[in-house]
Parts: sequence; C-alpha cells; structure tokens
Amino acid sequence: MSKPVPNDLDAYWMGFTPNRAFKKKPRLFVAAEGMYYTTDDGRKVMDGISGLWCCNAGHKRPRIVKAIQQQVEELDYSPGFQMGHPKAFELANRLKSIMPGELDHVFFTNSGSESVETALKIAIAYHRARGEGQRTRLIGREKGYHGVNFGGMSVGGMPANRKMFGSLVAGIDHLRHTHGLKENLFTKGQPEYGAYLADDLERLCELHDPSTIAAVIVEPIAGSAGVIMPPKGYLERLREITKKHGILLIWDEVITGFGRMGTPFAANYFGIEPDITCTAKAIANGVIPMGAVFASNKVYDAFMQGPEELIELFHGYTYSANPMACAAALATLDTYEEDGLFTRGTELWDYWQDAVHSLAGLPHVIDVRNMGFIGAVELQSIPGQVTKRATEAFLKAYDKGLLIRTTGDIIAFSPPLIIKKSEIDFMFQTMREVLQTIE
Ligand code: PXG
Repeated sequence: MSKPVPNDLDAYWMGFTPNRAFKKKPRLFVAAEGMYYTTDDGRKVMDGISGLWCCNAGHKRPRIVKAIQQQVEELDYSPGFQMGHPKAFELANRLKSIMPGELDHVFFTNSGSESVETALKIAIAYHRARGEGQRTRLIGREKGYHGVNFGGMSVGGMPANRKMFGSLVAGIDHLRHTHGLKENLFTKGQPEYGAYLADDLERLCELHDPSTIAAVIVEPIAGSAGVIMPPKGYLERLREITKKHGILLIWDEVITGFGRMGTPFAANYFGIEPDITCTAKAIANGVIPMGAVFASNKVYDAFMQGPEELIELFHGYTYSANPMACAAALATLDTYEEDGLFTRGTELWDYWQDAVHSLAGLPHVIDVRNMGFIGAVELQSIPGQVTKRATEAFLKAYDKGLLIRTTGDIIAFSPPLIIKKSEIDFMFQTMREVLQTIE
C-alpha cells in the first residue's frame, strides 16, 4: 500500500487529542485486519482496545464488508421518518431477541452520545405522558461518561469534559463514584466493598423528593473514567431504590454491550433489568456509526396511548436506522454468533485475568483490575502532572506495536473478542517492558 502523505495536517481539528503535539509527530493508520492495524510506515500495531471499544469482532470482517458493499448497491438511503426499510425492522427484532427481559423496543441513533440524549429525553417524556410531568430531574454519577452532548455531559461526571462548557443542563445531580476504595485495590472481578454507595440515591431522594426525579443513569462498568467496576450488590441496590421510588433506571451499555462481558449485555451478566438501555459502538463493530436505545414495554406503552395518527415522540435523526448501518449491524450480529464471540471471552477469562494482574508490582502501579474482557492498570500520578506517566506508556507501547488507551494515569485494555492466548501474551509482555521504563 502506498504511503499517503497529507500535505497539511492543520485543517482537521481532532477530538480528545492534543492537536499540536499530534501534528508534530502524527500516528496514522492506513489499514486494518483482524487484531492488527497497519501504520503509514508499514508497521503492524496490535489493537489492544478494539479501536475505541467498538471493533469487538476485530477488523475487516468479511461478512460485514460484503454486507455494506451489497447494501450500497441496493438501497443507499431511506428516510427514517414516515418511511421504513425492511432491514431496520429485522435488526430491531434481532436486537430485541438478544436483549434480556422486557426491553422490547429499539430506537436507532448514530452514536453513544445520541443514544444517551435519546434515553434522557424518553425518560422525561415518559413521566409526562403518564401524568407525572413534575418528574424532570436526572441523576448521573461522578466520573460517569455518557458522551459529549449537553445532556450526556451534564449527567456525566468527568470534570475536564464539563468545566469549559458553561452551566450545562439544569436540574441534574450526581451520585458519588465508586472509584479507588482502598479495600478494593488489586481486585479480580467485582469488588467486595462499596455497595453502600448506592444509598446515595436515597440521600438525593430526600434532598429533591423522589417525585421530582425522572431517571438515574449509570454505566454498569464505567469505561472512560478509567475502568471502574461496580462493587458487589451496588447495582442491585440501585435497581431496588429506583423501583421503590418510581424512578427509571437507565443503563449506559455503550462499551459493555455486545460481548465485552462474555454475555450479549452487562444486563445478562449482572442479571439486572434496567428500564432503558443505551448502546452504540460494537452494535455495528465500529464500522459504520450506529447506536440503539432499548426501551421496556412499560416505557414504550406509555407513549402509545393518544390518537393513532399523531406522532408519539418528537425525536429522531436523519440517519436513524440508516440502511448501511442496519446492514452492517445485521452482519455484525451474524459474525458474533458464528464465531461465538458473546461467550468466547469466558473461555479465556482466567488467562486474561492472570495476564492483566501480572502488571502488579511494576514501578508506579497502584492498582490493577479486570472484569469480562476489560482490564486496567492505574499508575501513581506525578504531582501536578496527571496523565504524564500514562501518556508516556501509551507512546512507548505504540512504538512497540501495541495500541492501548489512557485516561488520567489509568491505562485500559479491551481487545477484540477474537484475541488468542499468544496475543494476550504479547500485550502484557509489551506492557511489562513498557512499565519498567516509565519515569
Ligand atoms: N456512553 C458511554 C458509556 C461511552 O463509553 C459514549 C456514551 C459516547 O459514545 P460516542 O459514540 O458518542 O462516542 C461512550 C463513548 C475510551 C473512550 O477510551 C470511550 C468512549 C469514547 C471514546 C473513547 O474510554 N466512550
């Protein structure tokens, strides 16, 4: 493959990237297949994070490539309002069949951020539709990440993502986070300690009165904030309290959905049923933007009460259920099924867990944690220079042929679910070498 030489890197304003540093020393991918990217200078780089937690089946999967090629020849676009196309309904049914419980209705979006906005709007409108229009307050959680649009940013709890953007959306409060409890350090799987933090919701109910609260949104496992696992009993307690007070529970499964937990969704893994679930990313293997919000029958039915000829929900996107995205998602689900990727993780879990925890004891490592096909290592930050150590690790790993992801001084691993033992060995041998040389 010839090396593309962009004549000027300046025009593209990159997201979540230090633009000037990047453009002085750019890192460009020009191809990808299976577990590997190819760089513009012909090097192979192992994908240790499934793109950005989205390419769960690995790259350039033949079924998905073919499905998109065929779809673009057949029906390139179809309006999503007042019109439909067969694959949109087929996909909604396929998704419904793998989502546990009664989340039987699917609203299509184009990203995780849009899924979150959609879920929050549905939650508020749901209460209004059933005559409880005073329930408008939304509750998120400190260190939560729910995308970058106004609603998601406001229920989210990552200070750097919020502080530049004014007063955000009004009427939102936050539960305390569950990160860094010293009782839980170096935990394998779900930590023992911290279920009591869910009682924070009772505190907020006392403060605001439950009759004003529409919904609580949490990630079952927080990804972007640095991989924070829910303490045992925590999610169960949140479900209990939300039920007791008539508050909707929204789960943001944008990274935990589609096999990351060795189950189709985290809802299967934890055996808990939220009222609304947000998904995106791996729904179409990251190949084409797509997201889906699942609503329970109770939520959907509340909207289906008025005159049949009137629009029930004034919400939707030009590209909701875009034919290419639907074709990609259907082929992605086929690929997951054919390769057994929703359960394959569990075969390798012990191996994966041991590999992640082999990083304990290396310089600056203050915590190591894992669940499902997710791992994280947390480094002691240099005072006043948070992110420096993890960024150094990221750059050194990249030079050694491994793509990882960092947030603050936490390094996350979330490889494609097709990873082999030998590739796990490479990932963590590389990380051991890298962490031994971090200043
Ligand atoms: N919710 C959750 C839980 C997410 O993790 C979003 C919403 C937003 O999705 P979109 O598709 O709008 O980006 C996300 C996105 C990382 C990382 O490395 C995580 C995300 C995005 C980019 C990087 O942790 N999550």
